[in-house]
Amino acid sequence: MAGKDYHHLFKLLIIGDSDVGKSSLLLRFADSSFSSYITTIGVDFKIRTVDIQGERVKLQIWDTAGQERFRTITSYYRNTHGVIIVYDVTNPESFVNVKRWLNEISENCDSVCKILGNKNDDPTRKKVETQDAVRFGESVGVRVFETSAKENTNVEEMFMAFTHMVLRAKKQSQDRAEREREREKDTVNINAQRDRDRRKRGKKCC
Ligand SMILES: Nc1nc2c(ncn2[C@@H]2O[C@H](COP(=O)(O)OP(=O)(O)O)[C@@H](O)[C@H]2O)c(=O)[nH]1
Ligand SMILES: [Mg+2]
Repeated sequence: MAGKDYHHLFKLLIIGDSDVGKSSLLLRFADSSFSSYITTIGVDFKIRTVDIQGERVKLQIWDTAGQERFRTITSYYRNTHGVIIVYDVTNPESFVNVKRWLNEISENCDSVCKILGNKNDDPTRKKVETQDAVRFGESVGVRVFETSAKENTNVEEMFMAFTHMVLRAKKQSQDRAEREREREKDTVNINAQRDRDRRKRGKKCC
């Protein structure tokens, strides 16, 4: 960790339809605050560093500043480690659109991703049932969480669980790369040994 105050730095991105509560989730997690009158104009990203099993993980969490209306956010996907797709549990259309966001992610990056139903704080207004969301999540292989940025329910837990997933994915890909290097080294060793054997045999017969 020499020279820096973290072990891992991850870029995360929060996307989804307008008004589902993306900026509110970010403010809740990064600043522990909530306001009914936030404007997204000018929001870039916020930083929060968390501890995961003794390792310091610095999260740079990006928010879209209204461009999601026009779906012109492809540049945001560059170098992301994780994407959180948010829908509003009181707005079925925002849930239907999760599929489109998933397609866009798969076209632009190969990050870890998760689906998040926000505004889960008023049962009388809830229109997207938990079981339907979970079933959809299972069908596309993505975990679903429900939160309320307003009531501060499940927000911390969701970000922490997601950071765990992203960290696990990083370690798995490092392990794969390490195994690959070992395999290459073994291949080189085997080839060198075969060359030596051939030379030896060559010498004997001449
Ligand atoms: N009831 C409720 N309202 C929320 C919640 N999160 C955000 N809102 C409200 O929904 C509106 C849109 O939130 P905002 O964070 O700007 O959404 P964004 O466009 O996705 O960034 C604002 O009026 C927020 O106060 C929530 O968890 N519960
Ligand atoms: Mg916003």
